[in-house]
Amino acid sequence: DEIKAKAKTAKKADPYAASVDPATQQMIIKAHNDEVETIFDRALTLKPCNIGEQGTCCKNCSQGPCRLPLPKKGIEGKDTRMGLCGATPETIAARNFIRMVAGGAAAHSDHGRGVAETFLAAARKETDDYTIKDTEKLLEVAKYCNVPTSVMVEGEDGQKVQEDRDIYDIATDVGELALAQWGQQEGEVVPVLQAPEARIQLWRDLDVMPRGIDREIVEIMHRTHMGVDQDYRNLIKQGSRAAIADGWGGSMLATDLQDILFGTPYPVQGEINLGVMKEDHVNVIVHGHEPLLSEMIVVASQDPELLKLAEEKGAKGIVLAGMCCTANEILMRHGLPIAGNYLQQELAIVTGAVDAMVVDVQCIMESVANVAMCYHTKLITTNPRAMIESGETIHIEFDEHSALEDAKKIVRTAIENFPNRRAQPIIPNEKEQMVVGFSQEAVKYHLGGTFRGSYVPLNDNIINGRIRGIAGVVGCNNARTTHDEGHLIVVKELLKNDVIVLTTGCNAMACGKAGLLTPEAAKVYCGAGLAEVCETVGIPPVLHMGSCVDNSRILLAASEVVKAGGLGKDISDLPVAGSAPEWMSEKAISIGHYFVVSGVYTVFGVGLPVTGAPRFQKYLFEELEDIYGGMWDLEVDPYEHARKMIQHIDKKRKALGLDK
Ligand code: CUV
Repeated sequence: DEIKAKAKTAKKADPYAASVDPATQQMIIKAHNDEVETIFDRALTLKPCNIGEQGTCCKNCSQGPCRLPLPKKGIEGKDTRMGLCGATPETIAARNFIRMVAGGAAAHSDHGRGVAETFLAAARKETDDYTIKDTEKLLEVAKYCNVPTSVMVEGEDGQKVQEDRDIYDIATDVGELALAQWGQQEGEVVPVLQAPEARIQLWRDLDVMPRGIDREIVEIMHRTHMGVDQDYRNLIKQGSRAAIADGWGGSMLATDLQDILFGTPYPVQGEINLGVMKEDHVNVIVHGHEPLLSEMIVVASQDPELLKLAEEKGAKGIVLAGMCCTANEILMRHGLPIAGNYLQQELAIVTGAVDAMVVDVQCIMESVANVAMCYHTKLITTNPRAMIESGETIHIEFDEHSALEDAKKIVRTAIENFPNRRAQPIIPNEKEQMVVGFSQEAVKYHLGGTFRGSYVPLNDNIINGRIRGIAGVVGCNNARTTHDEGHLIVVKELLKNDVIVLTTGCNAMACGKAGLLTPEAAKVYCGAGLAEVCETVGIPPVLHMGSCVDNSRILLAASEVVKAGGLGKDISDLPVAGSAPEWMSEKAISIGHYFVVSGVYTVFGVGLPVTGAPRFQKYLFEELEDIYGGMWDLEVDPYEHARKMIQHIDKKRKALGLDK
């Protein structure tokens, strides 16, 4: 009641300024009618701090916070701003920046660690609920992990013969090696060695090869402690190590091991938007990130006993739909529907049709607990790392050793809640069809041609100019900018200019809702060259590669394009660019930074907390190019954002001698 009372008097967001998605607009209006406050309303009254926004607020010790905004008149002469300890704006902004890298890398990598632990339990047959599903991928991963897949044994005639090792023995070795990457103290994180040779050499020369995943994250926390590293270049160097350890380490291992446990994605059809929910069904939303949980919920939701229980409670069946990156995981592998992206999480509950929202880790707003209380929805946390104090949240812990049992308990809770709906739900009609599931293996298959099994025809199409270049457009939604608008403008501008788009995360979902993830979109949105390629192969012009940890798939695709030949020696030679038009999470900064140090020009929208430290900003936006061949940029206007990416792609084409 107190929450509703507050909502009554609070400022209300204009639904049409808040989002370009009709389902979202409709539910914002319903929330207002129901007197339920959402993030869109709060964004009107709670404005960001101007100094933090510039990156120049230091609260790393208790003598501050020291706040160093840019002077109104700009800087005349030498910049003499400093914190109590003498820290310059550059030091402060760089420390803050790499702490975001640490946060993001930790989130991705801790997810990866959990996968590695479950993987090892499956390999050692300590759990019945998870098995080794994709043996082909296992053998590939074994190869880069240097785990032997066969052994020499003595044959009957006394001759030595080669014999295949047992799949579970191989998996155990792979799992042990994988898990060891987190605690490794010296040497090089193994999956990094899949980068192009020139890139590996560059990283060795620059001394940024990550030694161990956890070590690099911890070292960021040490260096950014009061009075340690006070040179923005040296700080960024450690940020680079940790970001590489994320993209080419923790995230990559998460993706690879998940593929082995649950299957490597190949193209499947799916549906997206709030309209995937059904009024007469039990609706369960899985929200968060880790497929360890959602995969088991998938199994539980198909359990005959539970389906019978649903029927007994008066429901026609169970709809399981995803939200945020968990949604991408179950969509890519099972074709299960997606209810929406990050900014739609409260609104799913506002429909009044969600019987349970099950969450694990990352991108879960605490406010879903308050919104859930305004309806009948049960909010269920499942991970010991992520509990919610607000509202009436219940915790059903999910343990990999009793995974299916736990998942059934969660689904049963949802079913039992079905009769408790308070009012007639209102579910928007909007839902779109899409074709998704483009792992780098699937991209290779479709764009590379079956026989050669490499990226050669894709490279040929880039060389002949039908495809001008490749863009990775990824990342979140952000309540400081119109929901999905930046995503869609940037992607459409790229397509129009024959740039093929690889997508993950909430960008992928924005594209899905707008119909861009269909083969038919090629004709409507692409330039003639790109349309021709897509129509010939029968693929959408925007290829959905998965969740945020699956950005590692984009890295590997780039690496394989280099190795296929004809387009230079390194990722930084390729006509490619990266973008996160509506980013908000620390993970996005880690992703952005590993794209940059992998040699990719990467543009962010909304804002970057670097503008209060001009020398540091120049270092990120300009000087990094000389070091890594990739650099950061910030562009709030989505048209200009896309134009800058295309300009960079053209610069690379020219350098390769493709366009005279
Ligand atoms: Ni992991 S990190 S809002 S769900 S993409 Fe979506 Fe993607 Fe950002 Fe979160």
